[in-house]
Amino acid sequence: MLDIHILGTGAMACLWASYFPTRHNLHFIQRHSKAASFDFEKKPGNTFISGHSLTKDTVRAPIKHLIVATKAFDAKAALDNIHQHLAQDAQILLLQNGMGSQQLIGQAYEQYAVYACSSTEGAYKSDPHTLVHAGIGQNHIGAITQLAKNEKLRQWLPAEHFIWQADMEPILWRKLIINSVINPLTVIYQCRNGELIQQEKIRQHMLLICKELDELLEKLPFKLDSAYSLATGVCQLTANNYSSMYQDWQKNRPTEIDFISGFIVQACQKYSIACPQNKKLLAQVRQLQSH
Ligand code: KPL
Repeated sequence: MLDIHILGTGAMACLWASYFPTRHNLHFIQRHSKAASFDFEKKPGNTFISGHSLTKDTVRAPIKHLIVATKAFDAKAALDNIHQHLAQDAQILLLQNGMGSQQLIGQAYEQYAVYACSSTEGAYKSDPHTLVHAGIGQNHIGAITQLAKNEKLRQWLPAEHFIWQADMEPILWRKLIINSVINPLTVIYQCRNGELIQQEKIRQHMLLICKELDELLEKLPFKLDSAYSLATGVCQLTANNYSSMYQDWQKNRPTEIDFISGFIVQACQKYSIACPQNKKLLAQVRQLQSH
């Protein structure tokens, strides 16, 4: 029996919680909570999952196994809040989209085993206590800090739910490129992922964005497919989905745009690549979310 701490109660937090054997104790750490427990139902299958509900002030046990399932812009602050409760040999799994937050946390928490996950799972909450596992995908996990090792992770994270990656960098970039094309465009055109390739006007816009991303990809020390083929492949596979950014924007929540297009624009600047299309996307989504 292990104690598993999970920061957050969003879709990814619940999905990972549902992967642990029932003999383990789940502890959900939330910003505010008056309840002693946090329960939800997972669909399809109608499984009920229950855990303790904690805040940073009610965490007791030293945290040894931690999943950080908040959005990218909240991740470091949420971790800093409970930092004093981390056991010396704590293992920390990061589930954030985009790039930047994993590297920031890796630097600040170098003395711990920190891992990052890049996921193709489709999940959303239809209400605060219902998780819908809409699309079964894969979780690619690899090390962010030196202490992070596959053997250590397997001691607590169910092995059937992840694929170990010896080098996480290309995996995170691949997902970043996909997210930097699909997510902002679905907000701007207010559509599902599939419509991006079905509507010619949007597809033309997508091509302009991808051209700049391909220039950036050429500077990287590993080879990935072209941005357009990466993005269109995922548009086809997830045609009926609304992207996570679209869902955040719809619910008036902040989006992860700074960790997606923001990171792309910074990387282009680093390599002196002009990226007017990606800059425009970043500005448009920032503007839309401020209204
Ligand atoms: O990861 C996604 C997201 O919505 O954040 C994609 C791959 C675009 C699927 O919707």
